[in-house]
Amino acid sequence: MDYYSLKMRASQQVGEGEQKHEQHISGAERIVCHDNVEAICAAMVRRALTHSKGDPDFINVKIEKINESDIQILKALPVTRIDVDTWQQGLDKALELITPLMGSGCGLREKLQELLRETFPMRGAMLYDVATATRLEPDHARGVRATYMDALHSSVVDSCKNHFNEAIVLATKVANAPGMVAEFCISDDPNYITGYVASKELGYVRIMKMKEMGDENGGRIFLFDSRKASAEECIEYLQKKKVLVEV
Ligand code: WAQ
Ligand code: MG
Repeated sequence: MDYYSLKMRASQQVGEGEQKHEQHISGAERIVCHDNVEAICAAMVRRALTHSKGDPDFINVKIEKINESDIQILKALPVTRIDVDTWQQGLDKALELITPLMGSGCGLREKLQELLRETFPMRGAMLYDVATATRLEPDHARGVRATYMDALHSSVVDSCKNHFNEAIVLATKVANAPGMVAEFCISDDPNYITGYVASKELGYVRIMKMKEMGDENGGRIFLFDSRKASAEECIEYLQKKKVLVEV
């Protein structure tokens, strides 16, 4: 069967004079079969045109054919959930699960919180090496983006974002990247407060409250171990490998 990768990104010019720049509004990506290309494209464009962040004045849609033999099929990480009363408890839980994976040592909790704050302005994820305690993204301002992934057999043509469905696909691909230890994620959408931590060992652990409602700060940290793989092969996998996730 023929598959196609579809990618959409939409942006808007904001500011005046020196301050003028492109602001990201919406983005989406899918891997779909030939017969679904048209409908999914239309849905993506609709998503861009109806986004709450505003009216885009630039929409880019990219369609690429991909070989079925280049696609890796992965089983979705098993999902569990942790209910908490407050977002502070949720954040605590997440830190509790993830710091042991960063190795031993004191101050890891504070370190992780500091890293999280550094991700707030980024468009991609931070790639943090737990072996050397350094950041490995080629571009610190942008971060690393996981791409070329979708749910297997998903012909869903929805024009609004389903946070969980997209996140389980991304987290499954990321957990399978060479040298990956774990992922930590909080959405940057102000009204989406559920976040997660994930790894092959932990599975996908949803934490129902991880930030205050209305807070537009969020980010992702990919914890990586350079003793297990090279940063290049990990980044290559995240950015280039085509993955379909069986959910
Ligand atoms: N690759 C790497 N980093 C990314 C990517 C990507 N493809 N997409 C987003 N990010 C980074 C970016 O810095 C964002 O600011 C941040 O992650 C959050 O992205 O089980 O919606 O798309 O219900 O806002 C979790 C679902 C939803 C939890 C997470 O993230 C659940 C979400 P968002
Ligand atoms: Mg977002």
